[in-house]
Amino acid sequence: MKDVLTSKFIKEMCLTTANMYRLGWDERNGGNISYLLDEKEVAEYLDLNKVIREIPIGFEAKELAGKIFLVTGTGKYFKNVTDDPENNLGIVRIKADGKTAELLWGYKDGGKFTSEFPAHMMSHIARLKADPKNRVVMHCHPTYLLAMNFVHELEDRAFTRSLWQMCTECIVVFPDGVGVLPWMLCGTNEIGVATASKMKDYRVVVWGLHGVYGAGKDMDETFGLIETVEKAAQVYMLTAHLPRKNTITDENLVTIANHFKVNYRKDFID
Ligand code: 2HA
Ligand code: ZN
Repeated sequence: MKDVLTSKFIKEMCLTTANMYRLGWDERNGGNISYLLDEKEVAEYLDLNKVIREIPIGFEAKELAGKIFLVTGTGKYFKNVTDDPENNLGIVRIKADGKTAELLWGYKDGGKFTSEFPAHMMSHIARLKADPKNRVVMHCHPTYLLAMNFVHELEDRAFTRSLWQMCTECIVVFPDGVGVLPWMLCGTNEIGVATASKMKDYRVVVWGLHGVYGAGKDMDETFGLIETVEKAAQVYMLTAHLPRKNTITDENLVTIANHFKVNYRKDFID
């Protein structure tokens, strides 16, 4: 059996958490990632019959029974993942009852998965229905996007339009727009249900006055999605207080969306 620390999925997780920390999106224990793994690939590194311990999930995720996820640990800092993956990350398999996770590797100091596990698993369920290739759910606190939350209306259409108008390629990267939730208590099943409900239509969900959720088929795509939203929010915050001389028009948005043949939210265009 090969050493799991040499696997592509652990390396990707280390690289991504390090990048997110470097960009200031994940202060202290902020942020969490869950990554749906391929069972055959995991079997090259771990004995799938060897369960270290069982961890209650706190809700029922029957749709994900048998699926294996690499997940960041609760209370852990993204800053530290690369130096100590086995303490800061865990690989868990959802048991047939949907209520228990079987730990196959990691959380070495007795820890467990992120407190946002419900939002992650419920989002995976919603995104897998929309796109069977979806594998990654990512949460973080990007600075400019968070700042924008304090000065912009928290509503799907208005928020999406403001972001689309900030960078020409935004509508190509997230043609489905962004969903926006009001401030809610984090770490609960309720915010998980609300996030998953938005995830039926959107791959980006803003948690009002808190941060963002992104979903995608791999780590690069999901990271790139959040990176693009954050870039647009940065331009918004750098210009919102200044007189606007030029703008990307709705006609411009439609032109670029048609050129790149993306299925954009038609009802978000005036
Ligand atoms: O896990 O970001 O939303 C830390 C958080 C909670
Ligand atoms: Zn958070």
